[in-house]
Amino acid sequence: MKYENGAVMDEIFRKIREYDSIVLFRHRRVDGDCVGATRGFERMLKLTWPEKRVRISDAQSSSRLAFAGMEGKIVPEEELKGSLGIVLDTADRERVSDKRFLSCREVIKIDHHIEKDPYGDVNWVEEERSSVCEMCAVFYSRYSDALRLDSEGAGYFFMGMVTDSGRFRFSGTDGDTLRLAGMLLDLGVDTGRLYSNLYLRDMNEWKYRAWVYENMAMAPGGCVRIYIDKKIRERFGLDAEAAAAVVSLMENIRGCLIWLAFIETDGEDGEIRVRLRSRSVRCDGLASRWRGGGHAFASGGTVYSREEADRLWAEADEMCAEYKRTHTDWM
Ligand SMILES: [Mn+2]
Repeated sequence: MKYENGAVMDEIFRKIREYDSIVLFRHRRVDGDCVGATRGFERMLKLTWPEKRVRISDAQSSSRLAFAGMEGKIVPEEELKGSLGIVLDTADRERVSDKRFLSCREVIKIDHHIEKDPYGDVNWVEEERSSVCEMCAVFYSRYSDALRLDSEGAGYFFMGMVTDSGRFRFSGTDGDTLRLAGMLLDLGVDTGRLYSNLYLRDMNEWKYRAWVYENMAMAPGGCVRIYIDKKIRERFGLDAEAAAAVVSLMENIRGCLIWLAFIETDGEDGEIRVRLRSRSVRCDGLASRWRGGGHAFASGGTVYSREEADRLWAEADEMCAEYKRTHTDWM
């Protein structure tokens, strides 16, 4: 195991040991990685130091991740002041779900997104890691003599590794990823139960997927997009979160280097969520031009009209076409 940021990790470990009150934060629009990292960290710290107060400050709910325990609460402001805040899986301060995290006496950022806002007093960022849960597993492995982790805690970290890496398929999955996943499995993770929780879908969702395949469209350069308005979500009984999961359905279309899912949300301001995925062509720059950001090949943004959605699609399609003009290695 390589610990490229051993000194930063040592500093984080020292601070965690020092504080009696630790508050964990994550990003809005929760996913398996940020829930797994916060729940796993909470579990690990409570097992190791039962006398410490360890809490997650976040009041979001998620139907899909309810099985992982989403009963988040908001920690009162005055209690943040004496606490160590640890923000997991969140690249910039605007994306932290509880905006008051900077009220903590000290803040630690642990993340694997492209660094653009080092908001922590201590920042541990490794962009090559396939998930922040992988970093949590690295952290545990470095201090495994002192830290305690059981099958439940290991299961949370494993969940984030599985979901953020597309079951260990996406770029970023390397030897370390699998060694760390193996270490977690050795602690007794119930993978059968986890996969049932993650991948079983009601019948209406499968029907919705069939609709997506029927209605996705390819632009001349090869960029594929699906546009999901509120009517379609209502027809299949899906919230914006469940509807957005379909971006992964379009990942294996030959000649399609960027694929996009537009999902109308319930927001009053007409917010349309965009999920961008790509191979060979980086899409994070495109995402940041459209009020978002993320990883090189998986990012998100926001548009406010169909017209903007079409413009983003055209821009992405031009990037596909340009890549094809200048490379021969695409598939
Ligand atoms: Mn992540």
